[in-house]
Amino acid sequence: MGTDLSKTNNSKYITTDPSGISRCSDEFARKLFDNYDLDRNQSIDAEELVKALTQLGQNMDDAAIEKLTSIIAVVDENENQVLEFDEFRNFLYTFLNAKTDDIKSILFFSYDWDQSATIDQNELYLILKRLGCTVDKEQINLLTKQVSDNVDNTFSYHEFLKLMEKLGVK
Ligand SMILES: [Ca+2]
Ligand SMILES: [Ca+2]
Ligand SMILES: [Ca+2]
Repeated sequence: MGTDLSKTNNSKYITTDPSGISRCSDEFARKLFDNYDLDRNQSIDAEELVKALTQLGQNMDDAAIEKLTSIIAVVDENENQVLEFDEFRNFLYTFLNAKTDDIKSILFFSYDWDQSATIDQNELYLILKRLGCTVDKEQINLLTKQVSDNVDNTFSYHEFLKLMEKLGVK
């Protein structure tokens, strides 16, 4: 039954950079996924997810379960109530970094697909679409000019919060 992950040193696979952002290597995410996809249907359900996170050393108390549920609702792109590998990868990154149950924080990390800890214009477009705002490229450019100080036209978490406030997202 897959790799015996109980013998692996998890800290080797999860790195935290100086700004406090944690990342799990794709290789380890894949191992976790395969190991906990117990019925081998290439997807992980909530129950399998709780087991995987416990393995990762996360304390799965009531608050953590609530956070897990909120994140699944956002990362489950095809809305089939289970996570395929790409969704699982986003889930892990979001779970490790999002503040408990805060939807803006969850959106920020769930859509930061390249795990850069910034939201670029494409990622922003998808977030706004998710929130039901239809915006075009020009509007995204305008918002970026107004809110982002970054030379590469991306949004830091702080700028992202400013943007959400501007758009009236609670
Ligand atoms: Ca499964
Ligand atoms: Ca899914
Ligand atoms: Ca990004």
